[in-house]
Amino acid sequence: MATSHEEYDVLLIGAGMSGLCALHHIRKRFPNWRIKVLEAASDVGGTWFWNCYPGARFDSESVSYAFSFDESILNGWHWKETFSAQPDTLEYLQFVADRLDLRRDIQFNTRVVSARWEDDRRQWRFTDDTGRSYTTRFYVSCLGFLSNPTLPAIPGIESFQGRGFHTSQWPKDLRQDAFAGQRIGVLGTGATGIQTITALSKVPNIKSLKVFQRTANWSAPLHNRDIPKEEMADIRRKWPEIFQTCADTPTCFMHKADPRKSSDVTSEERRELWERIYATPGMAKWLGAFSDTYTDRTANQLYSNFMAEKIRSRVDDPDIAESLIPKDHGFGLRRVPLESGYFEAYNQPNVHLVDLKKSPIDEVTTNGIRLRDGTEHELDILVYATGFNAITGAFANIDWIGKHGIPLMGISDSKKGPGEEAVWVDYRPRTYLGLTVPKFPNMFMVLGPHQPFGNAPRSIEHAVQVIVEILATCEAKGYTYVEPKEEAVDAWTEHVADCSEGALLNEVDSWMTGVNKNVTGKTVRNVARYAGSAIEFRRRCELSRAAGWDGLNFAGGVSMSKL
Ligand code: NA7
Repeated sequence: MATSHEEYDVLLIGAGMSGLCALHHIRKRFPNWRIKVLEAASDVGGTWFWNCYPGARFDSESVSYAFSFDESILNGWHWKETFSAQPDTLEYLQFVADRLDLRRDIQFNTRVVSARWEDDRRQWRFTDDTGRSYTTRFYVSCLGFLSNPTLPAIPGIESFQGRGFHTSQWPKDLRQDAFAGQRIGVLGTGATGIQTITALSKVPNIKSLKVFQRTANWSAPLHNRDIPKEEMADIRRKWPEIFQTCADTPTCFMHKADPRKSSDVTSEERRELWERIYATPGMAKWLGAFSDTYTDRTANQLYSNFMAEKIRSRVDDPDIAESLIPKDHGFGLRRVPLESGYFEAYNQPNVHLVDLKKSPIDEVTTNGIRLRDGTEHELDILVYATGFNAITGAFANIDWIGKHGIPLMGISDSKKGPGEEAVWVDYRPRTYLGLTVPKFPNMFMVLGPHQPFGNAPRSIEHAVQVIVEILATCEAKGYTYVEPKEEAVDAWTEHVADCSEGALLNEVDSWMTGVNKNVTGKTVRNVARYAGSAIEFRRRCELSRAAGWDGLNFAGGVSMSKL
């Protein structure tokens, strides 16, 4: 076992979009600092490295997802499709890493298992799974918010004799031609399941594709297409305009709600907007609806009825169509996956919907899945599109101990291990600006809980900019210690909860409301993401900066040369 030790000024964990962006900006601002990124994977990419399942692609416009800060990168890359496929996105991130010479400060194949704050030395100590330790003055978390996959809590998973795996751990050797003649099962119909199912349904010669659906999910057409060279040249002239459009919308996507309320217009006018946004590429059908669609039950019901009609018109078998139409939540109250032929897949004779509302799964067997009513579904391949221990869950695989030995994560009814004394009990976050955590000094988070997620790269770039400013304050004033004030944390956590008030989305279980029934401690909803607008989030960060970071306690006194 290795026992070596390394010392840094800043350590990052994660070389996905957050890690690449943070590494570049911190290195640029503090060229003399010792910096390192630790990454579990064998290459850069994060989400886009791991999620290489068939059909994985953006549903935000590729051009709006690009890093905005380097013209040579913007102009040196050709986005091939309006909504980029995973292999191209991964290639883009590799291209960024090469252009900015980032790899020299990234250590791959390194899985961190513990993190300890050492108050006497004002430093973090990280240990990886080989026993190697790393100390650092500052830590920037770039873990991602959908990076900790969860398998379903169903008995017998380990007994399956075919190939069974989570979508984010898709075997690299499993190519499309291996599917011929196979009986495939997909469990889960979230955004990932819908992309996977649609892609698999198009693979020739699959014997059968069975979709195990517990909760039907609303979904609407993506309308992807190629971006020809000439169009890309035109896009390159419009970068400032594109990023300004993103900056002006609440979620940093390129679509804004129609300011009218559903009740202010006639049924013809309603239909006209709905048809228009249904035909518009991307998230328009989620984000471009009438302004009251996700706060007013009647408005939401009307729009859901329209979407249900669309599903009925696309699925041949009326019973299957009814099973595919969500009955327990309205359109847009969970993250809306965008699809390219998902509903039509069920018109194929080799694609079968298994509605788990009619009979739930009893167990996974050696041969496949057995339902409560005794039906056996024999499978060769079983794909778990069962989602993630999201947001705060991204921190769950590292044992975090902050000031005074206080753990980050705790489960309230846990007999063993940390409980109520933890900072985040039952995955409920407490933060200041979503960037800092009480009792966890010198730690910053990119895409952490209580930050706006929306179009992720836009939030990443902003969070990195704010973190760099706080680090610059430390550098300029000789501070060796920064931690959020308890009252600022309380006020921020309350503000985040207030922002969620009135949103129908908060009345529905999903990863966005902190629920994952496969995870102990995640059965009750909590507010883990910033549901105010990204514009308001940026304004509040700026207010804090202008007030000298009034929510943070700084301290100096320990010279780095003495450490
Ligand atoms: P999601 O959206 O969390 O979806 C997970 C799916 O798996 C969902 O349909 C779940 O049904 C289903 N699931 C989970 N556990 C079970 C069990 N035990 N039995 C049956 N079905 C189960 O994850 P995704 O990966 O699709 O998407 C996550 C985000 O990644 C997505 O929003 C994008 O932004 C990228 P349920 O609805 O809980 O009944």
